[in-house]
Amino acid sequence: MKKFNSIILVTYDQHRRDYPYTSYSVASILATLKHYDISASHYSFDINKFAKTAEGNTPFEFIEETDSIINYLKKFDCIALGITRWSEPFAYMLIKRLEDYKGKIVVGGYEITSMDKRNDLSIYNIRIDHYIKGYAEKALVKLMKGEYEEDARWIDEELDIDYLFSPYDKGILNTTSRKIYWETKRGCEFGCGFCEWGNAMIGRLELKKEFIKRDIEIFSKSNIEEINILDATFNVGNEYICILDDLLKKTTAKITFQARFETLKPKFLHFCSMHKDRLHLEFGLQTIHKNEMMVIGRINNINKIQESLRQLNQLNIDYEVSIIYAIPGQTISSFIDTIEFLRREGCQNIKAYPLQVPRNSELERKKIEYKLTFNEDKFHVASVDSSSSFTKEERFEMDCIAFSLAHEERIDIIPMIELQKLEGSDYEFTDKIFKHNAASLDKVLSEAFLRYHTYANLVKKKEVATTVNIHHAFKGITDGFSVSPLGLKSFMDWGNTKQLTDVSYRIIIGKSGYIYVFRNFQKYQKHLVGSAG
Ligand code: B12
Ligand code: SF4
Repeated sequence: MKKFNSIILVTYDQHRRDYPYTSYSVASILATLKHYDISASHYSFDINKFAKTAEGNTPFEFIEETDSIINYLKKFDCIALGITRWSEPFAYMLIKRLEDYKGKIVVGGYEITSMDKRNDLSIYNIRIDHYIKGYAEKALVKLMKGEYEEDARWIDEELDIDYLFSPYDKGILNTTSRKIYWETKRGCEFGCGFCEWGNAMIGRLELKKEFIKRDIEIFSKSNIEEINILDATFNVGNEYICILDDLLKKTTAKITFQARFETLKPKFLHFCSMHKDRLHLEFGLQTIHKNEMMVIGRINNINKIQESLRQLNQLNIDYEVSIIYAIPGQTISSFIDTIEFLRREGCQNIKAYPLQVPRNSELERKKIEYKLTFNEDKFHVASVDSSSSFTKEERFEMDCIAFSLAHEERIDIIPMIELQKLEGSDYEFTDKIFKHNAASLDKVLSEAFLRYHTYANLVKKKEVATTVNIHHAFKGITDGFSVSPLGLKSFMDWGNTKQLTDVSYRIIIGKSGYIYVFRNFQKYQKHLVGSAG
């Protein structure tokens, strides 16, 4: 195939405050193209501007902005678009507008990595010349040098160290921002079913030591406040402690990275505790329940995790744990179990995300069996909305619980003995408890409800009146609780908020002392008795 002279990468990004404007993914590709002397440019659409409106429509701005750059894009020999879950509709719409374009149209990114080679987009009349699966640096260099056949539709290159360069060393990214992304290795050897990389089974490659050293020298001359390491798992391989040590000695930045419980070694934990003021570790637990682990293809050793959590707490290391909800097989109660497990083990920082199903994965193949339906957020990112084990309404309750994780208060004023024990490890408020403790509980409960409705308000504008209304209304409603037991009957009189009168709520208190508020759609049944351990 003939050589090309110029390429433009087109991406749809969420520009994050404090971070460089160019995403690390694009910067890495540009660094490699620069190394091989290939002229390249980048155009980034700000995806925030394309968020759906409250009515669910896509704003007109995206047509305007797309039209405004078409002629500019046509100046390049090759246009490469990044296809992600949130950019798919915009990118394909742009390609449709390139009908008379004479150059090559190339696509890459996570949605192409997970695409089935049998299903290209020509059936939708979308003209794409090359689909690049996986990491794109080597593929784009070879493509620009004319090393592929004209009809090489699918390009799938393995990780190759000779095509990976530092965007900092190559002058693509600078160190003038407050925070930066960085990497020390590529790929991932794990196979989580809910992740594109897990399904691609791409392997792992450590970056060249001399590049890492050079980058650290560059960082040492800057005032960066935070280095966010993108490695899928940082604490694997032989070099990670030395790299961290060097980074800590030569910069003053805080360092964040993804860690894996299973590969946590005592030596590393000790190292982290020595530098706890500057390190933040992010772990993925996802779920404590075996059946849910099987569904998402991530089996955890709960005993090992418990032991690791104990050590992390003892050593006062700053960490967070992410979990997944809306997993087929999950219920509100089994979701609470996973949160409770972490809380009882002393985890202070929990983040919960709804399950997304990668294209072409085992999970997707089972979507009929699991009775999955999907819902898109305002950025067109779809997640599981209902399944055989939970309804859409229950998914919404899980959203509220997930939202509340960052804002909750503990109740430690009621002895557990007074609460009504449910099967398993949770407790429910009874009317009697409320009456006896009304004064001390009022604040915590008010806040729980306020939070619940603030969230409901944000997402489902029609459902509840304004936060202010709720806040003022709450006082009266708490009075109502003493005659109308929480979670057992509907609330009596919501004044303006009429829609709520036919809903009842449950207030569950976990053994950890944290409360969970959710609407009562069906009898609260424990999915699994007890928690892990
Ligand atoms: C950093 C990150 C972010 C940052 C992005 C910052 C930025 N713009 O740089 C922030 C925090 C904003 C973010 C947000 C989200 N993210 Co994110 N994020 C990541 C993360 C952890 C690392 C990405 C990275 O830079 N890797 C290092 C680079 C070198 O590798 P790379 O990105 O894979 O890029 C290579 C190839 O993919 C390909 N490629 C990538 N882009 C392009 C573009 C072109 C033109 C071409 C040809 C090739 C190409 O070539 C690159 C170089 O080899 C990944 C997880 C992971 N481990 O990959 C998730 C990931 C990318 N995020 C994901 C998701 C779902 C989200 C959110 C939707 C989460 C949510 N529910 O809100 C939001 C949406 C953001 C938005 N609307 O823009 C998914 C994407 C799934 C998908 N199918 O699209 C990932 C893969 C995580 C996952 N497994 O689910 N994210
Ligand atoms: S979720 Fe993380 S550990 Fe699992 S396959 Fe994806 S990148 Fe690897």
